[in-house]
Amino acid sequence: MQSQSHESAKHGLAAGYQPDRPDWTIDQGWANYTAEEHAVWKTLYERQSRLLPGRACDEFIRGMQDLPIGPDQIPNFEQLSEVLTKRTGWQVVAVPCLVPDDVFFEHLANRRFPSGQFIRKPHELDYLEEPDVFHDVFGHVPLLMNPVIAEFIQAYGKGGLRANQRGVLDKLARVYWYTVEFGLVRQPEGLRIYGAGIVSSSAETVFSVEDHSPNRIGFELERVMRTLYRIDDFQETYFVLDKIDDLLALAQVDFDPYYDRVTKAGEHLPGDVLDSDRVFTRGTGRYHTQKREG
Ligand code: HBI
Ligand code: FE
Repeated sequence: MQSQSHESAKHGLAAGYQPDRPDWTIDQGWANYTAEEHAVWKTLYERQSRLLPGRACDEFIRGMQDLPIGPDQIPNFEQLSEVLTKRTGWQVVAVPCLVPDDVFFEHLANRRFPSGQFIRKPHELDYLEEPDVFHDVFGHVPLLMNPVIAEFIQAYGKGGLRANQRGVLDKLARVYWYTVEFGLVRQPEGLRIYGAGIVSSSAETVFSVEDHSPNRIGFELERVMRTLYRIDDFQETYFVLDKIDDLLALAQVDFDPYYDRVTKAGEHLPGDVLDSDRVFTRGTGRYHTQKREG
């Protein structure tokens, strides 16, 4: 797939898998990766490294530079955690698959990032049902080196636990989706990517910032909380932050009053453009129209 589809993979999770540990973590077993698995990493790493300069935001590039992540090997989570802990207090822990929402949030709330242990197969470089080590480590970990994103993702974990209890997780998950997974940010040279679902996908890296098809709209919290998203294809709309530091205020928002308002106000479709939107790019919608017409 071009974009990461976390939701659809929940079916896999329900298939009777029993975790050994209550927090669903496993050992990474780094020594057991095969040469073929390291080679898949290298293919993906090199493809993205060519595409990301001039497309990914400065914070991502900087985070990557300071981490023990390179082309030749799948990164070792202990070595990543050592560097990450010193910078922002985060760790990377291995999980076998998508984990239940409350388990996921409990990890984030404690600054542990659950990363898929496995890597996709050579014949599925562009399609993924569950987040693997390339999406999780290459996509997410560099930004966890940034103190603001580190704070925001922890806050999402804490907020997720509460939202889950209130039965409003779908609204909060849209915020994560349109920021941490598929967010764009303004930089002096132009719009740049910070979303992990984009930076770990070669096709969406180009599509999200260059294609004429998608809308690019200024991030507005209530607007985003009302907006459905696509899990199985490129996004029809990307939401744009003015700066990464705007996530700091978002980490401090009390979401409770938003949930009632958003629930009453109703939903927007992924491709909708509203009069109230701050539009950077009004998309042609061509990509998704063509797909629908076959
Ligand atoms: N589990 N391993 C893993 N990774 C995720 O990104 C993830 C998950 N479980 C639930 C989940 N994401 C999302 O559905 C929540 O953010 C809502
Ligand atoms: Fe992700």
